[in-house]
Amino acid sequence: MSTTKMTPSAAGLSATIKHLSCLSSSRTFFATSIRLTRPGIGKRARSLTVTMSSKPSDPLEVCAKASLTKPKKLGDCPFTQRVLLTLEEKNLPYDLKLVDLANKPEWFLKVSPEGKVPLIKLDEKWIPDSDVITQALEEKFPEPPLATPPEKASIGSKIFSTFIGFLKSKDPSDGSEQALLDELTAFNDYLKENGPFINGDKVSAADFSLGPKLYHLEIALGHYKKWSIPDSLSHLKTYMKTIFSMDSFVKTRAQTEDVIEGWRPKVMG
Ligand SMILES: N[C@@H](CCC(=O)N[C@@H](CS)C(=O)NCC(=O)O)C(=O)O
Repeated sequence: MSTTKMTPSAAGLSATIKHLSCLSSSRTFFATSIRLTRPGIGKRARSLTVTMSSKPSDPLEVCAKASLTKPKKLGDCPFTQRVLLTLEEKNLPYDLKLVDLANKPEWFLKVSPEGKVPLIKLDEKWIPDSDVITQALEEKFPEPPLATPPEKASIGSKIFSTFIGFLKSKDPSDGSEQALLDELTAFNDYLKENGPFINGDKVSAADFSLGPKLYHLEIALGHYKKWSIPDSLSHLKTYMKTIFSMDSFVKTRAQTEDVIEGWRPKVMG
């Protein structure tokens, strides 16, 4: 990241500059923000501050879960999909390293002591955890901005744990279905007032975290419980349809059979 300050003539300057790019020997730099300042009445010059972020010339290395059902295919990790969605939406090139989590290779355990995916290599360091990775990507590659305002970042965040509770439940009267329905209903109501996305009109990081989890919910509960989200939660249904049909989502989603196989141990457990 570098900041360049330019002082153009006041007359020639207009706020229509949306995108600047220039080439250096090894990297392409993209203008990510433009700030116009007017130092005071009577002063002629305005200053233009251009903040730049570099786009990697080599693809970023990402460790992801390998498919359980098909060789050399991406597997069923919603946390990995969240990272891939972020890379796709920021138009960053990446190389997937598919890891068999049932039989973790030596090289993977060396770079991931916890043995978990996703993992990304940034500035020669392997970074684990989708929360940390997506934040690091936002800071390093701010364009297009995807951050969700902090006050909205945890909207819908209890859906995943209540989904798992219901999926694992063997007692129909333990309240786990109702707990999930309560969370889904609260989220549906939120979308009705504030949607179509968590941050209003624009899709953002929180949607890329929740979308893959809702995808798992739909497939796993459909398969193991013959359960589906009630039609009355129409805002939620539209939200899911919209996110699931984004190009970046279609490109990075797990296969249905992998989602089913991935959750089997939890259901049988
Ligand atoms: N909090 C982590 C969770 C990552 C996680 O649980 N990943 C699973 C796959 S979806 C994993 O690697 N599990 C290790 C294993 O199955 O051995 C994140 O957000 O990245």
